[in-house]
Amino acid sequence: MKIAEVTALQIFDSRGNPTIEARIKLENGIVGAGLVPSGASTGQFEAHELRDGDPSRLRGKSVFQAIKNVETEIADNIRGMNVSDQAGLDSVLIRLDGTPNKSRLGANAILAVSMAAARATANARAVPLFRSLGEGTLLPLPEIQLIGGGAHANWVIDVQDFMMVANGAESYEQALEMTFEVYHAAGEILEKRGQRFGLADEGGYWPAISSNQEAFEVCLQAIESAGLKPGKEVSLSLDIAASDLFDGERYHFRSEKKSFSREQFVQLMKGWCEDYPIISLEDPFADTDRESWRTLNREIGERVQLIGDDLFVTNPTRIQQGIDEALANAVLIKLNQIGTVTETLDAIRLTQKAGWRPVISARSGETEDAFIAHLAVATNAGQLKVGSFARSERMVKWNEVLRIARDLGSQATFNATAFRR
Ligand code: 2PG
Ligand code: MG
Repeated sequence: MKIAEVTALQIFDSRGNPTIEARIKLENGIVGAGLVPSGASTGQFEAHELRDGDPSRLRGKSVFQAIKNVETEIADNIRGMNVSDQAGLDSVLIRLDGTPNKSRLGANAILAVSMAAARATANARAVPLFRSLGEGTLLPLPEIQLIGGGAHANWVIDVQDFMMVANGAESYEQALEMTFEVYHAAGEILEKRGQRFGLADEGGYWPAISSNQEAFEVCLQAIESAGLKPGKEVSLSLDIAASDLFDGERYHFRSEKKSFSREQFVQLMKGWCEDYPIISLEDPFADTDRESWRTLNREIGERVQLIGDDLFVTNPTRIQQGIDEALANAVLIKLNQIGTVTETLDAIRLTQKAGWRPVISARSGETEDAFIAHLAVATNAGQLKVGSFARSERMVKWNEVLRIARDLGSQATFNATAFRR
């Protein structure tokens, strides 16, 4: 399983922005590819996405230098290596880059190669990726966006994601059926209210509304009009993406022209969790506001999943600090926040070892690669967040889990009971 060739290509993501596809060809002719996604509400502590920054070409977003790095330095250093030694290969990539945030070669260049290696390994073993990545059999509970806001919908509302979780589902398939009903009901409700503007970056509705309150109303009505019980069968999950709302002292809701002290924002988050059937809150506070995280986790962490996204950026060191300080109880896992498959697997293991929950996540700029569907099952992560129930870069992930479920047959497990109240 020796690496013979490493190549890369500039492709375009779901927002039409340039990104990287790397290909590894083995000496036996077998090929594996890795396609890298890209965020919009990125955390300041994420690994570095290398873009050319030349305003005269693709608005500065082209990735030709990163591609050159793959085809020269990276290729020269991993040619001849055993592709199935993922940890060994990733440590060569990390050492070669030499910076703490992969800014020299680019985390996008490094991750594309790391993912391509995992794919080539699975292809060489002639097994689906999830079987090659781990031993898991647990199908994930989907977190699915109904309404998009924040940086994904030009700040029409301030909360980035209003999502549903079919916590009453008995199977992955049933969770998708419930999602189908609620997603379409939400569209019809917005239509009737004259508030269906379009789709946001992740396929959820881009609403013509101006308050978070109205978004709650639409979601709850959608669940009910789908004939499902809010809180019992379908609950809500929010990604506040609060790093984007914080100025270092206060939190701002631009669309509602309101601002909150840190203490007031803690109370607001707590109040929402009391008033609405919310079972999960992601990034309720900025990545620097550790005190608010600690307070909310102490007060409601027993009953609400509190996920750190920008706070942890899939970085094992930051996750360990969060565990030590009891800041949250779950970690959002995004491959490109850290930049290699091995470090991502480490982040998931560390999270699970602490008794916290990992939530495997897509980015707002996605590709047709369904890698994360395999990652979620391989690691028994238990949850997957891919955006909404529309657009092929999202559906390719949900559909891949259906294929994995078919492949696993009676071995497949699913368990939403931990999310029932
Ligand atoms: C997030 C992600 C995905 P982005 O904040 O969780 O929803 O958004 O990829 O823009 O960081
Ligand atoms: Mg987030």
